[in-house]
Order: sequence, then structure tokens, then C-alpha cells
Amino acid sequence: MVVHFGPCRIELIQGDITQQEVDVIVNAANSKLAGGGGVDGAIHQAAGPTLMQETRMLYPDGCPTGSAVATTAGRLNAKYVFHAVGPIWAGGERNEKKLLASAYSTCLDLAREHRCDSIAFPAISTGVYAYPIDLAAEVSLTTTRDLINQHKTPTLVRFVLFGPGPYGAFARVLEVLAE
Ligand code: AR6
Repeated sequence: MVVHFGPCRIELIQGDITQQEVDVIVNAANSKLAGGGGVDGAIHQAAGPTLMQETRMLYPDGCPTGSAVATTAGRLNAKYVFHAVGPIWAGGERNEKKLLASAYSTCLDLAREHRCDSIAFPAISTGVYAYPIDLAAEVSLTTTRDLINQHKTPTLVRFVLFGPGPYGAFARVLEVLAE
């Protein structure tokens, strides 16, 4: 599914984010940037050991929840990996919505700073961190729509959803935003 917002577009696809050819691949990391399972494990595996070496060297103190940091992308077909740290879902009363929005907005800010025109996101926080997928879709897509409307870049924002459930949740929200 593709929806245009002025010169920019949001695309939804089902697939594996490590296979994307874009300027930036976003990782759903933890605040220690220690690596892990899920999309983080898949990205480190596909990118190779230089990703962790660079991350440790540049960001020994990790990255706060709701923020993101940039490294190069190792063997991935991308210029950069942005390691974004989403919130752990704790019922919705612990600032989770703001922190998730801020993880996305930091990545979109970094993309502009690094002059990157295409970026692929996973559904941050919706796996191990248990953020409900419908609520995550709402926050992720409205934050992205607002920022691309404001800055007119990056021109391609692709959400790579892992399976039909997450894809459906994102598609329902994007259909409403397209109206
Ligand atoms: N491509 C696209 N999406 C994927 C892929 C993939 N290859 N693999 C999984 N997903 P998660 P989180 C989806 O758990 O919730 C890690 O251990 C997955 O189905 O990867 O932010 C980190 O080190 C889900 O929809 O990230 C942290 O400790 C989404 O990606 C912690 O998990 C996010 O799931 C972060 O948890």
C-alpha cells in the first residue's frame, strides 16, 4: 500500500527489513545497544560484526528510550542504520506514546541531517516490548505523516511489517490518514 503526502510517500510492505535497499534501515534496539533478538538480531546478523563494533565505539553509554543514534550499515544495502529505542509497554500510563513518537521523530530528524531520502522502519516496540500493534500503528504513522508534511523529506518512508497481522493494523490506520 502506498499513500502520497505532497512530494513524499508512505509505503507499507510485508517482509524482512534486512532485505530493503534504502538510505536508512532503522533498528528496534534496546537502550544499552547490546543487541538482542527480533529485528535487532536479524539486522546485526545481516550487517555483520562491524555494526556492533561501531556501535560500541561511538555509543558506549547506549541510547536513551525515545531516541536514536546512527551508524554505518555494514553489509546491508543501506548507507546507515539508525538504532532507535522504543518504550517497553507498561499499560500506557508511563509516557509510552510520547516515547514511541519520539523514537520515530528522532529517526526522521537524523535522516534529514544525514541528507537521506529513503528510510525503512520496523514496527518499533511491537515485539518483545509488547506495545499493542493498533496503538503503535496510530502513533508511528501520524508522527511520520506530520513530519513529512512539515519538512517534505525523506520522500520515501517504508514500514516493513513482519506478517499479515502487523500489516493489517498499519493499513487500517494509513487508510484513514489518506482520506
Ligand atoms: N523485519 C521486519 N520486522 C521484523 C523482523 C524483520 N526481520 N523481525 C522481527 N520483526 P522486536 P521491540 C518485527 O521484538 O519490540 C530486541 O531484543 C516484529 O515482528 O524486534 O522494539 C532488542 O534488542 C515486531 O513487529 O523489537 C530489544 O531488547 C517488530 O519487528 C527489544 O527486542 C519489533 O519487534 C526491542 O523490542
